[in-house]
Amino acid sequence: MTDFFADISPIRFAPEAEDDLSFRHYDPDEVVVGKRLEDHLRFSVAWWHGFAWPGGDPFGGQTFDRPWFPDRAGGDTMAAAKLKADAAFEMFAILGQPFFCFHDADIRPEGDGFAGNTANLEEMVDYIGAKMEAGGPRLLWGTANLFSHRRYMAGAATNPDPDVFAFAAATVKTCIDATHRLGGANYVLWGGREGYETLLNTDLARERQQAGRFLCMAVEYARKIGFEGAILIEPKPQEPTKHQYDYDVATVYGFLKDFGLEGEVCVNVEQGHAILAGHSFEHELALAASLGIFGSIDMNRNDYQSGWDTDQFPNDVPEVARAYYEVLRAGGFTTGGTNFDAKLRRQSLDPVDLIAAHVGAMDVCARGLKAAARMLEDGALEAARAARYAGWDGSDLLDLDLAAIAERVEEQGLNPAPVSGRQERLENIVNRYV
Ligand code: XUL
Ligand code: CO
Repeated sequence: MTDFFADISPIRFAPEAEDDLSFRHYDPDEVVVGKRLEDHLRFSVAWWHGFAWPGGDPFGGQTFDRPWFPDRAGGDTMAAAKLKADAAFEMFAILGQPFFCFHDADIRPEGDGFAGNTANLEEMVDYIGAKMEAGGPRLLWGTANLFSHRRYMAGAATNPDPDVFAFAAATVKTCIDATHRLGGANYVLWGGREGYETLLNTDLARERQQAGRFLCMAVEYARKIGFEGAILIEPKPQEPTKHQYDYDVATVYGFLKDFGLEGEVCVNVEQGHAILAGHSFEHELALAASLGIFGSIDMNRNDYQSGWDTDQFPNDVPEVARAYYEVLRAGGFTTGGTNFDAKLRRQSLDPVDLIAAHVGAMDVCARGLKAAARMLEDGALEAARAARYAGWDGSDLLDLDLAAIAERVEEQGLNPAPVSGRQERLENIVNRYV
């Protein structure tokens, strides 16, 4: 037991509570459109923001004071990693969320090269596995951090140096192994540095081929060892690089098609990344669902003024409701879930800030999902959508050619009258629920 979260009791659903450490909207057992809220939302805590991130920004370093950080932990990095894991599982017990996610570098100390990293990862997987067996949450997904270490400064799979490609591929193997051992429901690849800073030194075509082959290797290996979870790409247009190859859902779909992976790999869609790409979260979700590649979500929000990927906890119920509306229209999560890829602001120093941030985010998501479920059950929006396209019911138009269509237009004297798109009326309907 650490004393990091001392005095904080497990969070309960208590809608009338006066304090800020109770759920007001998230009752895991509440049944919404035929499923418990916990099973709809499938909340997950991200290890990196909660326990590894020091609170830095481009103008200043560490602000957080955590006993497992190097300045307090001393030289025993493995003991520090275990202390960090102890605190993480103590927070999980307080929140009671069903899942968590990690990168290898979040849970293990940096070792001496590949062998050292692997040994450290395996030791930490044993340590965490024991905690999971003792009743901790399950693993939503694991992933490899192929962007923080300086060896990856020019990319991992897309690096001009084949030795870096090899180091990254070997590392992904160990991370798939770790995810499989811990029973992960998904494996995620986010290409943080799979892009470029300047085209002047970049062979774009070659790098794209490298990325395609790398992904094929990951899929082949995962299936070979019997990993049955979904394999997900997380699109992002830029940051840290100027341009990233997995720009958005549409780009990833084209990439998957190109390498014959569209039946194998789906997407993990992140709110903040959608905004950076010039889309909305709901656009990316609707598109992924329509292409048959919807997998999971990273829930957070960006500051709309700064233009950065600020990874804040979600707090805008209408925005979240519109996103879950698309998730529900897609049939809900199967292997995926709601991973809070969100970090505290760097002045939020106290351990209780970390708990309160998750409690608030879980409540916002519960409100959003319940609103989305009512919107769907009520059916007004879907009825309006169906009515808008009703003219196509039974139409053979798409089977004809231009000449036949021209003949028909002439024969029937077609002269279509414009109809209202009713946008404001539909927006008013949404506002009845949020
Ligand atoms: C970065 C980001 C990552 C991925 C996992 O913007 O979203 O944390 O979710 O590598
Ligand atoms: Co993310």
